[in-house]
Amino acid sequence: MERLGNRDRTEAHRLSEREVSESNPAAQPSGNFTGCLDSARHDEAIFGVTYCPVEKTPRSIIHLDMDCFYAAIEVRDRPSLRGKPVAVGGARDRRGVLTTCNYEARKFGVHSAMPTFMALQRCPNLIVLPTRFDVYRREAAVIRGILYRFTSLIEPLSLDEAYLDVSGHPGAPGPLAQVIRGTIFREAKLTSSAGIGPNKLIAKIASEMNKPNGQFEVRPEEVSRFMQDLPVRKIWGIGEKTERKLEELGVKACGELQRFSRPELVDLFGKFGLDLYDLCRGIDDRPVEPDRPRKSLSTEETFAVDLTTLEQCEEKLEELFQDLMADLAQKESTREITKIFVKLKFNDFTRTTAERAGLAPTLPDFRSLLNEAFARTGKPVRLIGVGVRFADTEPENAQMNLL
Ligand code: DCP
Ligand code: MG
Repeated sequence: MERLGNRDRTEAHRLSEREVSESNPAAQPSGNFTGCLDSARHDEAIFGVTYCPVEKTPRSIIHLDMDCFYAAIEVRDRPSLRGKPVAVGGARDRRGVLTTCNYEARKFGVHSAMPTFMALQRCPNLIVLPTRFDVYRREAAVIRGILYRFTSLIEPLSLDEAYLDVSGHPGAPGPLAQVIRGTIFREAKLTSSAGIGPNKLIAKIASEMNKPNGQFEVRPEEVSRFMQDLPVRKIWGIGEKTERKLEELGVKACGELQRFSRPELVDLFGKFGLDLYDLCRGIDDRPVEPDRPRKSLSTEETFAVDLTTLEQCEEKLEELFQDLMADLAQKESTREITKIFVKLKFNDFTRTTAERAGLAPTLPDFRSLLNEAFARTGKPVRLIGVGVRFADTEPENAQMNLL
């Protein structure tokens, strides 16, 4: 039986989901009266008074992402692996999946979430190591500690990724990112990459540009140029489906998307169209939110042998249920649960989720959802996931840090 680091992947999914569902930019912190817009200067000329309309202070955001995080830790701890293709994940004979791999392995077309057997076909010398989540968590905590020396405005996205709002820092953000990355490297012996920009959207896109062990800065005056040729897929909230829809309209780059008016985008994409209008221009007002509460918690398992009967599934469900309860007690003991769900993935990789509001997180209720999901296809089951979703508001004293 094999756990595949699902919890961390669930975190990652949670965050991307959340990014999509948070398409309405949160309210801005009140603007500062730091500069006068042209119109204000005009007013001043006419009325002889100094009047500055509220102007948003430009932020400085760093998006920091560790390079091939789990694999880098494994290689650091076993120097004989340096230079060799290394991956972390489940074994081939147990139908494992890779959580990640180092850059040597990526040259062979190996990547995270790839089944291990496929990765070994592409790269026969690949060294596949089992996951050590306790070690990765500890390392993430060390890195988080380093980040807090530079700013307290940190929004973790997953174990190895965070936004930092460094607007209040006296130094320029580019050199500051160098210093942060240098400190991480000196103290943790791990490399990282950073994107620096006036908002989260730009910083996140920029952090991929000089990966691994590099950084890329987009200054406020460079945003417009930067967005022009950027593929629309890089924008948060644009998945494969939206990308295809845009391609049908002849739109590949953000510059092309900028030709659409707000009403046109709303016609095409509903409310998200309004966000899109801003995002394709590099405008993103979402503040860095330290410690965002999670929306859901789940656990799942991929089986070495497909489960063909409901009884087999029920047996596994019980184990997963126990795991979920333990996790809940440890991480989110005070949150109000609004929904519970059971997810099944079948042997042909299709999936279904049975989900209901108002059900208690009890074994009989999970069992009834399992029954419902199983009855939908009757196909052999490859994976079962169980989870809960939380109410939006968070009691003040709740524990929500990932680490
Ligand atoms: N992870 C996982 N399952 C995935 C993707 C990632 O368990 N499908 C884990 C392993 C990664 C860690 O999360 O080491 C961080 O994810 P990233 O997407 O940042 O990937 P890496 O840090 O491994 O590589 P990169 O250098 O591209 O950031
Ligand atoms: Mg990373």
